[in-house]
Amino acid sequence: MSKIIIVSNRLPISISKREGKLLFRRSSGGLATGVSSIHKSKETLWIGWPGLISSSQEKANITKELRPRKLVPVFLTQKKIEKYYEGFSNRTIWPLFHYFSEHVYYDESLWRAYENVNHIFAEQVLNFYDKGDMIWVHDYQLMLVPSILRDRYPEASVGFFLHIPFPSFEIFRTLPWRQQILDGLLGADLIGFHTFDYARHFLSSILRLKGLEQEMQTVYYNNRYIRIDSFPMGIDYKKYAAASQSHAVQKYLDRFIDPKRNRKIIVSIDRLDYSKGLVQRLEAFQLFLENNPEYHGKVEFILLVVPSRVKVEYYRQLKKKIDEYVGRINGIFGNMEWTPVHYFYRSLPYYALISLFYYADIGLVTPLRDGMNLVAKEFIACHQDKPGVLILSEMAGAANELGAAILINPNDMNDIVSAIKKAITMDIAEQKERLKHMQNQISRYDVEKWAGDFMTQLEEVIRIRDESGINVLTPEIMTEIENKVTLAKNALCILDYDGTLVPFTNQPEQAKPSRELVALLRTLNNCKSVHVVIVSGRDRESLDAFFADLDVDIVAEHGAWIGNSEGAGRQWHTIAPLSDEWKEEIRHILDRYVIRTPGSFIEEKEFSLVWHYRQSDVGLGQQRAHELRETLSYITANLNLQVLEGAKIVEVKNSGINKGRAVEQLQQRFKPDFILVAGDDWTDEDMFKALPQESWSIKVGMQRSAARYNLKSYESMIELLQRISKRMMNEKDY
Ligand code: GDG
Repeated sequence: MSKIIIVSNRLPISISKREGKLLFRRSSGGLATGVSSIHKSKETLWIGWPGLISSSQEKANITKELRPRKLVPVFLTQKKIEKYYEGFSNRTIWPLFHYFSEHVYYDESLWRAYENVNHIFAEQVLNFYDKGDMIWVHDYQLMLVPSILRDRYPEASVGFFLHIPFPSFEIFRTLPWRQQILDGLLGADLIGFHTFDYARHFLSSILRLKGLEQEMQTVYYNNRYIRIDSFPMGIDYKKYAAASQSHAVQKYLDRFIDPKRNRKIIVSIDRLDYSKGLVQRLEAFQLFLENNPEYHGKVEFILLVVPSRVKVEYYRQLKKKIDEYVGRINGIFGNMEWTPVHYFYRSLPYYALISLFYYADIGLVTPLRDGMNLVAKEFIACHQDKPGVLILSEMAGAANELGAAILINPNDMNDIVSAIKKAITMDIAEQKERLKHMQNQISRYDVEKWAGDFMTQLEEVIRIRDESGINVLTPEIMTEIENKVTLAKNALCILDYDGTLVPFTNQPEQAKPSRELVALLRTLNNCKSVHVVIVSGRDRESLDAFFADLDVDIVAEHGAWIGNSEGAGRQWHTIAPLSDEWKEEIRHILDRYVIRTPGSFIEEKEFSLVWHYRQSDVGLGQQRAHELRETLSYITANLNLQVLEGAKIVEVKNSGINKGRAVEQLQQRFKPDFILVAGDDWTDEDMFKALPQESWSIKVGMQRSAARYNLKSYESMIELLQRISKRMMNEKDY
């Protein structure tokens, strides 16, 4: 039975030792709780780092103890953790992806450690991988794992989810290892983010850095379709909603609550991190107290900061700043009866945390940047029968779903101050109304739905991949083609040119056929029983020049012209009576687009005009191509013209002309008993559709096609032609 392999930096447990015995405790982080629902319910294995363990005896014991819990450890040395985790992950990726460029640290040796540890994780996955398993890799520490797995098992099903933001292209492009990170992620079949914005940023980065265009959030890369989508992570809603009524929570509450005090309680809970905006939050609270003396003694702020990354100097400084700030506020405003800020620097047991959520009237969640922020959702879930107000930063992914919170800009002190005042004075009916709205939202898409949704989409992507209609032309089929063409009395080989026989180049005129290619085509065509025809979207002059001393027929301008090779030069005729009177008007429009789109240019053919934008900025080119199409569709409607969008081109030409029509004419003329047709882009689909069923049609590229077979690249196509030509030379008349 196939299983799901979950891979994350940390295993969802923490290990400690008491009286020589190992103790295992479940961790409470967002990822750990989130993925646990899948881990508990399905056939799974969770691979991750269990914490620093040095003795080999302990490693063996831990491995044994973890196995029944479906957990597999990846042991790492302290040095590796320092460089890969504390180093590259937390000093390079974390600050960069949270837009803290000033804290980003670039160091080649940290990058190398990151690469190395990603390989170690991937190796451990491969130790447990069986064909048919699905692998779900998590977070920014393991962004190279998908491609390492893909290299080893091209058919593996791999999903990746990023728990932190993906920054805009302008930020991401500054990373020296940006290409490697993108390549790493693109090894996955499905790449998930918390929000549509992060997914959009990722798409824009792969468009600009790898030239990959998306269609419906899907990109085609290395012969695979990769889906990019957003999955806003939820919480275990039912658990939080029910918890406030539990005995354990009541016990904590009995200790907190002093009904005589009648104070508004504000709570905030975060890991110690600069991204959380802790200092700014304290600043805002101070400003609130300065501006609103009437609330002195009536508001208390419980600030829970969970220790984190304590070894990093910057975090130590941050802690110091918070300590000082809290002291300052309490010193300035506090008195014997009232301490404005209650500050705890530690983590709390689960039920203590819930009671804090429940007890508080206001949740103050003001990160400067946060992938999602589950605390905001947990606060809302805990307030079932008790009103409460959430103040939430727009910069947290959760703000997309929690629009009924008081949304603030965490850098705007006055905004936070007014939000606190608004929250304190909000009437109960409005509080309940807003809570209801948000509870509806987060109860519908809870963590189980989130994980289930991700896995369902991954299954869907895999299903589409497996049923994509891609039928790879195997070496056995190549041999069959060789056999058939050798037996044929009258074989017709119709070959598209660009992308099928030669690679694409930036300038169309650079793609001249090599001497070897011309020689190969000549050998094929010289065989008495074989007729070679080159088909292209190019103009006939260029094709005539390319194949001047080759005696083959040519179809030019996507089927507008057919050039019959008859001894001395080619006799050209149009496939039907055509007009070019429209060109003046259309050229005028295209000229405007050339001026507005640096790098683009017009190619003029006798019966068509083409606007090329391969060398323009990708985003701009795409946008202009879209605009141009729109503009042209109005103008061409009455002119009997068609507008085609191809590989970085927009082409205008006479209607009813296509390569399929040309192929029909060729068949009538040659009456072949064997047809081989190859092409790489969608204009070649007309040819494939115009063929009798038994023809050998080949799509060059791994996309869905009307052709019978797919070949990976033009190189494989050349290989096929070489094999055929060799057989012909050995067995046929010349
Ligand atoms: C990443 C992203 C994204 C906190 N203190 C205690 C405690 N917690 C629990 C909270 C919550 C979780 O930890 C923290 O979740 P966050 O969402 O705030 O952030 P992270 O897990 O640090 O980080 C973040 C998340 O991944 C999920 O994708 O939302 O943006 O940075 O569940 O309740 N739990 C206990 N004691 C504590 O003291 N028991």
